[in-house]
Amino acid sequence: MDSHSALLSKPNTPKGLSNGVFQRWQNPVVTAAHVPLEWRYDFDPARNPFLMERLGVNATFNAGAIYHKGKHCLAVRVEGADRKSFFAIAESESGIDHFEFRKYPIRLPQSDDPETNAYDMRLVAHEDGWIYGLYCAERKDLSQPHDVSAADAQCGIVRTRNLIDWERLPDLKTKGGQQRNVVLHPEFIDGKYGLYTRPQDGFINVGTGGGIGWALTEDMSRAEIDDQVVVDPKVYHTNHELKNGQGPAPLKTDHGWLHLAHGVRGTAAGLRYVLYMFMTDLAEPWKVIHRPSGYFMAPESEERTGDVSNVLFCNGWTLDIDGQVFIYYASSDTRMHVATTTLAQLIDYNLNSPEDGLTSAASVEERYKLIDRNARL
Ligand code: M1P
Repeated sequence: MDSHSALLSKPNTPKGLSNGVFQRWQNPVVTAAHVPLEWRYDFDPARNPFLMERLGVNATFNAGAIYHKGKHCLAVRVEGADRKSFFAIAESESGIDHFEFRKYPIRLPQSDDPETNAYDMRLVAHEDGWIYGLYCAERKDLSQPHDVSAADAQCGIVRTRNLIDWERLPDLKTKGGQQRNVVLHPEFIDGKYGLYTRPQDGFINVGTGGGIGWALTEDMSRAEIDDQVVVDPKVYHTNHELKNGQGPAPLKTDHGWLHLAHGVRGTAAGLRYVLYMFMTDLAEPWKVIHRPSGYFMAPESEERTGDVSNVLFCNGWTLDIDGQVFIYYASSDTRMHVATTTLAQLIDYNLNSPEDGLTSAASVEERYKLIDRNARL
């Protein structure tokens, strides 16, 4: 218990030099070891004479985030040793350390067709007054009865006003195929709800799913979408050649909506997940107006290893009243970290970083421009 308390009260410090875009912090903000001991051990000496851990926790990652009542609240994906993920709120006043889980995890209301696994929630305070949680609801793919690992991913939807009482809404209805990384736009568009989607043919492979999509629905209590417009396509020989997905809900600025996304490419060592950014038009948030080249963040040092190595994934960020942005990212499907920056830095990054010229020669030309500009100083 002493060692658990020491972990929760450990102060965090900036990690190394900032690259001017963001500042990483030294300690992961939430790990499996942060999960309350009462969720894992039976403290009754009669029932548990060896003080065994009865219900192990494997990992804490891919947290949705919201700044709520003066606290940075994370809807953490807690994965038990049994491979079942569930959501639990961990909160902190500073946003960079001292995250503590609430007394109980979230008891997610179930639909008539209960999911086997629930993960990767995006928390969004919508202008309709609700806080929505959109997440991946995974079930056995019954169309492939002989393949035990065949799964089907759809978008589960819950909403709350207080992060305590949750109302379950029907899953998002689409025109077929699977969906993961569905994110609600925080404002109405012509009186409708806007959704960033990720159409995919299979559970892992997006196949003909062409990138991050966009669609409108009239009503979140029976959300249904038709055609999906591609906002940000997969592109050959980029960091999002194989697949991509919207991260948290975009942040509004005077210049446009700031988006953080993950991009995936295949390598001889398996899939590599990095984070990248783009900006969309204020009135038409399905139109990309700035697209900095390359990745925004990629796994480094200890972030590179874990249950699924070489992965950075982010589905939560918060904005405080001073314009400071807290990016909550997970490394290698294992633990949660924070990087801090400001709206001003992210706007500058999006407006002034060159776009990808898509060839080696174009990249060299950009380097020449930069070197020559510096030479003239
Ligand atoms: O293992 C890396 C990630 O793989 C999936 O990401 P995507 O939705 O892009 O396919 C998800 O299972 C995600 O949870 C996981 O972190």
